[in-house]
Amino acid sequence: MALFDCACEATSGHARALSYETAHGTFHTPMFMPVGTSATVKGVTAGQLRDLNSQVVLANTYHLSLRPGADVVAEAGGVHRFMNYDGPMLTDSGGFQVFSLADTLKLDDDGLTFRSIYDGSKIRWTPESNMAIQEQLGADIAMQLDQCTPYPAEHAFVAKAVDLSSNWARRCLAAHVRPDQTLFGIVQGGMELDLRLESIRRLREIEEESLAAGGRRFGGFGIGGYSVGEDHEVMFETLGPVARACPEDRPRYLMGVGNPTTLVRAVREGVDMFDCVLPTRTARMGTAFSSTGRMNMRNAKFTRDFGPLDAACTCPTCRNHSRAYIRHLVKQNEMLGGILLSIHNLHYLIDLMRRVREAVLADAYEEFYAAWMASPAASDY
Ligand code: PRF
Ligand code: ZN
Repeated sequence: MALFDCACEATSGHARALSYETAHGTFHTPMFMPVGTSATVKGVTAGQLRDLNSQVVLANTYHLSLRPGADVVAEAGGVHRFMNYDGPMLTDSGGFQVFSLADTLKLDDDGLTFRSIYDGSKIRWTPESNMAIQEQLGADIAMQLDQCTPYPAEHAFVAKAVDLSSNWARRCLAAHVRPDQTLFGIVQGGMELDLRLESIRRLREIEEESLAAGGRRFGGFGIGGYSVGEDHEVMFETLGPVARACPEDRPRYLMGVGNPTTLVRAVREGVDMFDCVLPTRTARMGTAFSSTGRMNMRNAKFTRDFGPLDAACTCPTCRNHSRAYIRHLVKQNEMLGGILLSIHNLHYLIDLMRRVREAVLADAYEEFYAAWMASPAASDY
């Protein structure tokens, strides 16, 4: 298999099981990607990520380009060497972080001007400079620079963001040259189906023009602009048609979504990849995913509960520690509490996607889906 080859191993309804080749190994979908914003999945070592069977790990261009700087990461040998993770990696462009975190000063056709969250310094990004930064970081997958719109938003405003994101997609694809890295386009369009379909049409057109000119194609399609404050059901009104309007022969990546039940439902609509800070962020706040729904480990009912965190889980946390111990750590703000819960929550989503994949391979996804929706695990949704 050649680099960035994508093979569909099985389908079950709209759900798919893909394999995808990168310079750091093959990954298999459906897949959840742990988020390592600043080249660290908070509290979890690269060795622990490997032991969790994590596949792609995500890092952020926004954070790494500001601290320690893309040049430092490049000098270390790229983001894999820098954090000592030898599996596949993906960098998000920062298009989302600039709009959600930063003080965005100026958005124009040519790029973005914003202030650093670290020292207030003024930064200018164009699609070309953003591609150069992501090439320096050296992940296996880079994401185009895009404009993620908030919710709610006016149709005309979202249409402008689609137009801008499309133009940036063309420029990113033209500027992206690193041979061991692929670039994903990103679909925008808010909750408006017509704009979503227009966004996909533009990405396909850009790709055809690029190929006709001897250029490259997109390695996959990010679906951005969801999970920005809308109700789940609002997303699911358009997600299926949007996912299935993306090319069938490459991965579809729903960006920034990590609720277990949302993943199970989105796979059924034809989505292949997910990332989210949810498992690790909620872990640091003392929350555990479990086969019986979400658990707040601060709860006094766990004080003398010497059983495992989740009796149905095989992760190192559940094999070695009791609910009472974890509650104690969390209550005392001991850092190990957040670490143990992060490991458990990551295992939970990675293992959920492993089971989802097995169901797709057995062409039994409807049965899996029905069992999931009827289970107590779906209750915290
Ligand atoms: N664009 C990019 N990254 C993202 C998003 C997006 O729309 C989202 C939206 N949920 C998360 N991360 N570039
Ligand atoms: Zn566990």
